Amino acid sequence: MASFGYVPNAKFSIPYKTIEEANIHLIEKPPHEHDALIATLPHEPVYERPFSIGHPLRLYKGVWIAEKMLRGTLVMQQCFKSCPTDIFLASFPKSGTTWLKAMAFSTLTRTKCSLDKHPLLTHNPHQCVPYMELQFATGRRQIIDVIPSPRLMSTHLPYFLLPDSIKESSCRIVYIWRDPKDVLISAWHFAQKILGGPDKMATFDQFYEFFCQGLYSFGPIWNHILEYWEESKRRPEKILFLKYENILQEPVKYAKQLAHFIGCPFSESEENQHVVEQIVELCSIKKMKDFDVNKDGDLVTSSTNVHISKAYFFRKGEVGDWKSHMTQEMAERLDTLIKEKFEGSGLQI
Ligand code: PAP
Repeated sequence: MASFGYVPNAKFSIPYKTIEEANIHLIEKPPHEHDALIATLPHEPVYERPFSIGHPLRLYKGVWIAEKMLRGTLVMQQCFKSCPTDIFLASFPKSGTTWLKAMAFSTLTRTKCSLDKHPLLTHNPHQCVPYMELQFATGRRQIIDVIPSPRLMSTHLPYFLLPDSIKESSCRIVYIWRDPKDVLISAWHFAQKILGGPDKMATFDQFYEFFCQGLYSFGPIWNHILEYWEESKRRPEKILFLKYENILQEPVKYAKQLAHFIGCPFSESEENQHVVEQIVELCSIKKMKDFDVNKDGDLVTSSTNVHISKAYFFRKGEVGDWKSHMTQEMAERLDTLIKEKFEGSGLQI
């Protein structure tokens, strides 16, 4: 049996997909109670383009959100009740969500799953950790209630749009952010895969311009990052603020920090047995890309008939891929924009 801090008698860890399958009867009709309000909001007229993956983007309180996710958000704000043991993984899309899900899930479940039978070998990280706006948008609010504690969940919502119960309870939030230039490039590739190629969507130059205007799901990106940053400074015990590039450089250091923050630090004996390194290895893009489960099959087929393949979440996983796509002028313009927005905050790209 491969080691992994594995304790044979511990209760087996459960990916969200398994909980969902066991509780299909709890799924309700998708909510439509806020449709009248949503219909009054400004919307992006070129919504068939990539920014919202087939759903119109609506401008809600200064944030661009795909209509479907906004439906989920509004219901979630009304009825989600957070517990002190909850752990939320928060991010702007394409900033390292999949990786953080894998790391947090395997860290939390390390004593319950052996390395050779780990759920990440048979489940995509998005099937292990539920994306909250989507669950609420698709009538799964009651399933969220039956996830055993500690519940590990994810969100792309900006901090101010989180349900009050998350902000007020002592639950924890781990936020990951990334150089916006690489986020833009990752988003561009993701959109191309989903929409079926460059001829079916905005040109790269147009995509860049929209991104710089804040026009992308959950944008503008700078507000998203800044708000979690400010809140993490105010309440470091509540929000762990991580940077994708730093984790890539020193994965073991940040894996330990993550484990400590989510309440399950590695013991000396685990460290001696290299459990941290094993988790880092299991969650590396090189490994994850190679798992059969992540090679084919859709994660979601949306109501707009958009297929999101599990493989789309693993591309290069590198720092600085923007260099092969953006001109120097484009990069400098986006950097300047972000620097201006971050000015005085102490945050640097
Ligand atoms: P999401 O918001 O749609 O869930 P998210 O996981 O945040 O996407 O971002 C995907 C990016 O994370 C991709 O970056 P790239 O396009 O620049 O390559 C993807 O390759 C990268 N990624 C996915 N898994 C890992 C991993 N295990 N390690 C490092 N990077 C990863």
